Amino acid sequence: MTDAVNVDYSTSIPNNVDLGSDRRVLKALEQWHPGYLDWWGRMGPEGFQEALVYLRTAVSVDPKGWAIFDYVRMPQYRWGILLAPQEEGRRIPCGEHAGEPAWQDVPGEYRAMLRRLIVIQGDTEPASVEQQRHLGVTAPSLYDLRNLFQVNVEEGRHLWAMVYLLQKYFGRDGREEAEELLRRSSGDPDHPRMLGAFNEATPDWLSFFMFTFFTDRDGKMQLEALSQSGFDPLSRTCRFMLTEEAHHMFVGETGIGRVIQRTCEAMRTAGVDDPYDIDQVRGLGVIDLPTIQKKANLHFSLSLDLFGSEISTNAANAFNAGIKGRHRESKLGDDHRLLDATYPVLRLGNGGIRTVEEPALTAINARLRDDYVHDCAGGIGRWNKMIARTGTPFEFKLPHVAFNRRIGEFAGVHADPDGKLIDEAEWQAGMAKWLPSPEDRAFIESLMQPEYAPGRFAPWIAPPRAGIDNKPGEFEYVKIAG
Ligand code: BYC
Repeated sequence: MTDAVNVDYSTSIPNNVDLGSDRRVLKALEQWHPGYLDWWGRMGPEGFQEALVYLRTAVSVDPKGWAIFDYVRMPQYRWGILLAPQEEGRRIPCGEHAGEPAWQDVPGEYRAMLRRLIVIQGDTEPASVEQQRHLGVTAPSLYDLRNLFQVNVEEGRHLWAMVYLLQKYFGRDGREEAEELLRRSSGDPDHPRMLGAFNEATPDWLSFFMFTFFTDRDGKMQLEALSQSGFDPLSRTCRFMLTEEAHHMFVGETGIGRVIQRTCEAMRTAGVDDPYDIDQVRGLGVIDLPTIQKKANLHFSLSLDLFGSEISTNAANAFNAGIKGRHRESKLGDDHRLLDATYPVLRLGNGGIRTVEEPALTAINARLRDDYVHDCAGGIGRWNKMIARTGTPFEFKLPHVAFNRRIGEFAGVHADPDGKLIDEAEWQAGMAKWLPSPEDRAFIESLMQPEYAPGRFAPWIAPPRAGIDNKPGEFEYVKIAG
């Protein structure tokens, strides 16, 4: 029996949605399960499938105690279907149906739109596992190795979450979409993942931390917006996914923070004052701060593309239909319909970039992107404080939103990190200063030597301030031999 808070483990698929009495969906999920395990075996963490990993598993959706920690072999992880509890009397928060009772079933007129959003969300989850599958062999510590695998199994669970919605609410085409989610793969020339950033490589651990800081943060914003959906099962699914997502943000922010900390400490100990003396800093076996800035420029700009075009009728239609809201929609103080409202959007014009008041409805993507930029800036500020405490004269900066874009308003132009429009020649000349060069990549790669001794860390990254689940420094987070 399920009580919506505690999770039922009596069926093959742990859940709090009473799958035990929903034979049709249980059967569809059981049929999908072997394909998923096959995908995990082929495309999941390479070389560690037999290792015992100290993982958290969701056993409840009670915010006060939802997970337990234990050693698990990843293929035996209990991927389950967990939805946040239904809110009594919940109403559609935005658009033309605002105030009407939230839908418990798919509204016929929005079926295609809803399915598309769920498929796009679902597609990103396995993609990130694929992108990160080679990282285990170069992990800087068992602590970091465990965090990587925690993120991976939870992205796997987020795929389950979307597949449940497809199979429960979209019948035969939902089942077909669920199969397709296992068929596409990151970077595959014939069957790529749907969104650009999910076909890029994650070749090293700095890229992984940047990905979890910048790209998982897009995930957080998109899940926030989908958790405002008037389609209640989607809202409840995304609300619980956000609980897990917080750890992914933590891995990114503290990961980059620990790299920066180690660099600043090494510079101080060696008496190196100039953070731009790259050869000298690299000679200390740590990653120089300007290269970290270049990596941030790359991952920030790739992640901005995930918000779609600034001006989008797709986004307007989804908002108006009440199936995707704004960030914290229910806390915003306007009419939630936006029929006459405007929103300031950065646009090209008169040979430069200027702010234009656009109809707020079509500017939904721009607004969510602005909220994202604000959220990113918070993390950047925390790193800068840390650098200032070490006395190193360096500050990280988010590049302008027009920098290095492939989607939206700025896709057709070149801009420098300050947002100045430049021509092709200036772009080619400046690129090596602004984005990681092949030499930068090769240097980072040269540092990626595994450190698997409990309590030890590769020399380019500082240890964390505290262990996972309050474990002491020497704790063996991954028993590699299994
Ligand atoms: N790449 O009106 P437009 C996460 C397409 S991350 C390729 O501008 P719209 C995670 C678009 O599909 C969050 N194509 O955009 C993180 C459309 O094509 P069609 C994932 C793109 O629809 C880390 C056309 O361009 N979730 O969870 O307003 C680890 C015009 O589109 C791209 C979501 O994204 C692109 N970047 O907004 C693990 C939420 N951008 O249909 C997980 C669900 C646009 O005309 N998705 N196009 O052929 C959405 O809300 C929206 O679909 C998007 C795009 C925000 C993605």
